Amino acid sequence: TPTGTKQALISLSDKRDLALIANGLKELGYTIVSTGGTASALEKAGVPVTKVEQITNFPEMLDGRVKTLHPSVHGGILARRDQNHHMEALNAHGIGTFDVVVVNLYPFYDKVTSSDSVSFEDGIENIDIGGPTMIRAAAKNHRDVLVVVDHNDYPALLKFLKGDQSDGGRFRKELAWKAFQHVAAYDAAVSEWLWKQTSEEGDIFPPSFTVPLSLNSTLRYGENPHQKAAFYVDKSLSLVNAGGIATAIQHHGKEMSYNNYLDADAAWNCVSEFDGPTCVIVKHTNPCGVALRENILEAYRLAVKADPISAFGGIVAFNTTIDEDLAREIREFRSPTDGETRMFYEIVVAPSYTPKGLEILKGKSKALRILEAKKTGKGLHSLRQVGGGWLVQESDDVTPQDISFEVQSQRAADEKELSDAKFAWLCVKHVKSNAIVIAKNNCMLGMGSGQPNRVESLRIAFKKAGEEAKGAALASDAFFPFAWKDAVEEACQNGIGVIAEPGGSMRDGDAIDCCNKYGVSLLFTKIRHFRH
Ligand code: 93A
Repeated sequence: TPTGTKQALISLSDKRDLALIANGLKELGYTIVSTGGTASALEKAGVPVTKVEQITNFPEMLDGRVKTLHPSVHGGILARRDQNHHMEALNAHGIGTFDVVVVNLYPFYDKVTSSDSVSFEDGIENIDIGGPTMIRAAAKNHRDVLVVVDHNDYPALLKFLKGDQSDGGRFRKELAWKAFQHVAAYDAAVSEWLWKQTSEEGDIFPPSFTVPLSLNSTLRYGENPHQKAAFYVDKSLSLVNAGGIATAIQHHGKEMSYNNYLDADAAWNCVSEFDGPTCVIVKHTNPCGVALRENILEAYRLAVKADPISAFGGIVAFNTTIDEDLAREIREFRSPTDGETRMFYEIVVAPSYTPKGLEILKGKSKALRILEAKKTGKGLHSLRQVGGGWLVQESDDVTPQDISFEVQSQRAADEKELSDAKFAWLCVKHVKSNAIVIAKNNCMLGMGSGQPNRVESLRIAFKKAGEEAKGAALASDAFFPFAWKDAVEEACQNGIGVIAEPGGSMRDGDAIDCCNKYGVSLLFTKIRHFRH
């Protein structure tokens, strides 16, 4: 191909909008050069095309592993147009320049995450080598080469080429960073998949911020209005089909805020853990009302009543379908504090809605965010930033079913107390440390969270539970190291029936003695549920 001819290189696995981009480029005077499959598709669509083979004078070989990996392709992309000796070299070898490169990659990610299990060989063959090489080359030479990896950018590309292009290189740079991001995410997916082939149960994948993150939305602001923020969906392999709040469908309401995501996540993860119809109300990431009942309407009312002041403006989560009756109850229920004001919520989240239920809920307010979510998977990793680094850990997946509650006191918990203790224990796992939960009859009566001093959390929980604390279960996310004796004594004096805590303190003996003195049963879980 003589230099001076405008050439576009198009090589696509995902052939969406192929005719659109090819015809558009053709109209602008470009010669289209394509790999085998793309060329066939273009011929079918009636668009004249030159095959890469005609340019390289080499057949596509090794079952397509080597198609475009050739100086006639990469010289044409990488040559600096402002360097005479570069252009002379192209001329000497009869290589034409490529000014536009449109490539998308073998669908590696879709293949290895598809529901029909893919063989290792198949995974390997779907690792694209030639495509990323063209993309990287074009992105490096973006001053002279426009690189497009996303069919959504085709119209913008054509518009740019038709216009005066006087944006100081801005559009070219945008395409280039997007191209490198695309390739980096692709390689991260390959790396994660290979890592998985040899990793042992419980191994933690090194956090990589080139995992296929996709920008879900720019948020209005972060935790506070002066903080900019965005929300990214993590598409790494371990999160495929993992469900969770990031993949929830929003049916109605104002756009989700940064704090909304945090709170909805907390509420959804908590409610999803209960067997049987349950309602959880969360405020500032802490459950302030939890109730399980055969009748979900009753569960909802009890969850509100646990702490109506905190519930106001909170996030309400259900693990059951929201039907007409429940939707009406959510819409109409009046605050138990004054019996008049209708309860107000930021978000309702549930696994499903009946059409009528959804319609009624939409009528509660324009702002109410209505989310439909899938249960968050287990065995995920949590990732948190500290200055200069990241902490990775497995998510806390332990539930009361996984542990045995060991009796330490002379008096063993009766069946009802044991069931209350298990319920309280599941609640306390979702409360920020230091966490204390008081519960009875599958209903949270009071909770204390986030206090730097466990006794303080305990006092707050008792204050909320009031008289109902008598005979109830108390769960503590960790043992009481020093103030244990005072705290346990206080709990016993307040009439608690059973205490569940991890045990393991040097002063466990004091706690046991104290419970024996008051006839309270004490259960050790041997599991701690810190939540920092
Ligand atoms: O097998 S490759 O790694 N080797 C190559 O030389 C090569 N050149 C383009 N993969 C290669 N491609 C990829 O082929 C592109 O990234 C694109 O996804 C696909 C298009 O192939 P076809 O046009 O034959 O459908």
